Amino acid sequence: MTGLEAAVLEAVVVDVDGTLVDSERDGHRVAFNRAFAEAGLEDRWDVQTYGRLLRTAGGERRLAIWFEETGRSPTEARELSRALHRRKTELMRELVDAGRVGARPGVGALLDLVTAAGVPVHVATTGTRAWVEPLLERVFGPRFQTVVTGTEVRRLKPDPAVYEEVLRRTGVPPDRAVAVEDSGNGVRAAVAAGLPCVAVTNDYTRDDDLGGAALVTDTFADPRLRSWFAARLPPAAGAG
Ligand code: XBP
Ligand code: MG
Repeated sequence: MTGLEAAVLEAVVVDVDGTLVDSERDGHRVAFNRAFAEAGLEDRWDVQTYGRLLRTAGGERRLAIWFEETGRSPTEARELSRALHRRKTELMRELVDAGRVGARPGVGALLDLVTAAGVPVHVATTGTRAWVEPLLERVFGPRFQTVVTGTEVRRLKPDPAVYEEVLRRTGVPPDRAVAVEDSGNGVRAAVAAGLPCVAVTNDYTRDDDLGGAALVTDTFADPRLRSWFAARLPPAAGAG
């Protein structure tokens, strides 16, 4: 057994987009496209194009790269991306309020296992607080202790800043926590902050480089995932 396996978990830190919720294809992508249309732009992101653009974390940066790629000047790209992202955030909030973004199948059962063991669950996301908070409340209720979003950190994943901020606020040493992520950027961010990381991939992230992950699966229903956690949760609950 490595030290990691022997350690009893004191915190689980979960990503939002692609991990807790299926939010990218039918959530963010739709909101971006509505923002383009409202602004009178002809830009549209189809499912495949959006998958390529997802390599860039952060909606505003993703827009800026797109506008540069499509021939706008750096100044125009910066101004357009700022304005469009502000509106996209409002549109995403509307999709959340309409119940259009739901939990990934099986994630609730994993959160229940962790919570029943008395281990707090925290959130580390690149997403913007204005839609993240209502989403978490609507889909999961008040079950997360510390929520750090892209609004509070200067550098986005794969930079470790958002994970480091969760560790700083909770005081939990990184080797007593585990991250749950879906993407290469997310795994790199968690590992760079010193957290072991399990990856539960989806259609957009299946082919990402997830070499840093302690366990990789494509579904929360995978019994190996439950066993992985049960082996590291505090003994009484882990045995149950
Ligand atoms: C999520 C992101 C975010 C969302 C869009 O990455 O990169 O940019 O795609 O949300 P992760 P915003 O799951 O690794 O945290 O438009 O609010 O940025
Ligand atoms: Mg993610």
